[in-house]
Amino acid sequence: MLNKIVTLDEFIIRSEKQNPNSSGSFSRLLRDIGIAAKIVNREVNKAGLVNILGVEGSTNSTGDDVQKLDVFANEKFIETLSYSGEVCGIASEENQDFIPIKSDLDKTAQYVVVMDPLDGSSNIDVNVSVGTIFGIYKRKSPENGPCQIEDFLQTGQDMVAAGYVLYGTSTLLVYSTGNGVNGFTLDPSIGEFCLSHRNIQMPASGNYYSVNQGYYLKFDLEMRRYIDHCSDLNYRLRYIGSMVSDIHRIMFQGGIFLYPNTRKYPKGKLRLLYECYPMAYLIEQAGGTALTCKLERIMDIEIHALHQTSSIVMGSRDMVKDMKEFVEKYGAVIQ
Ligand code: P6P
Repeated sequence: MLNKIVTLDEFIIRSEKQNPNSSGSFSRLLRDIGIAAKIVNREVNKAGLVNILGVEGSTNSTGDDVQKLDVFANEKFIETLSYSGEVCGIASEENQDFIPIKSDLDKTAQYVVVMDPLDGSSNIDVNVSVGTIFGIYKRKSPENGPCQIEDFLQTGQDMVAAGYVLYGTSTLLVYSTGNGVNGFTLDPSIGEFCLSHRNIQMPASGNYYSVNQGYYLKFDLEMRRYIDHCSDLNYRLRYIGSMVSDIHRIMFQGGIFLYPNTRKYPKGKLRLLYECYPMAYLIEQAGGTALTCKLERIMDIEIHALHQTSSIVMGSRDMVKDMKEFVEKYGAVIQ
């Protein structure tokens, strides 16, 4: 029998059938994310041809220059998710406050979406891969009213789905709803995301480590000692500066990704809600481990603000276990 192509839509419908209580809302929301990803992909792929490169002129919540494609991607995801009628609010890296979504469809939206619409966008102008990161929560506030901040300030444990889109040599949508991780590659000839990586399970170990070596002297002692250990073991350093790309490599080849706290970012740089939680969700679903540099499980970290940051170490479980030994050994040392 020919290998039948399984499109994202078909996969979502099949998954929905396995959940007898499903109303179809969640499926429609996932399909809308796929549509938004295709729209953003089209612009990312031709960014150099149309005047959509470069900085837009403002800065985001962590002081990064906002790129024109950041704005485009943010607008397209918000626009697409607003049409669906399934989303009552969105929290985005590009917006200081959450965005209430009022649907003109006569249905009560049950979900909120948190997202980094274009992560690693400083790489765009030099044609390095970038990504979208998203997470989905069920709302907690009353269904008949507007979304509230408590709909977003939920820990990673409460996330019902998470995923990323990697706009690279090919465009992949990788997501999980809590029953394993699956990857879909965009086939431009038919304009469909097609199942290409079923039930992704990352290697328990690897020989890649991913960290911004330029900050080495600004890391705490235990992180420096662990990075020295990676070097002693002749691990290969791979750091793209785009979290989606760095984590995607780990999902398939194994490895460890570290963004420790530094003097500039004493609580870490990466955003807990729409970078760390969704990536930790996927890493754990693929058999890996995701912790802060103080060894707390990322998914359990309490969140008190939309743009709260965290240190993070995640990847192959045996490598994170190795790292833990360095924190336990050197972490207590007064530096
Ligand atoms: P640095 C991109 O800006 C990002 O949020 C992540 O995608 C990436 O891992 C990290 O920041 C890169 O930060 O300080 O190494 O440039």
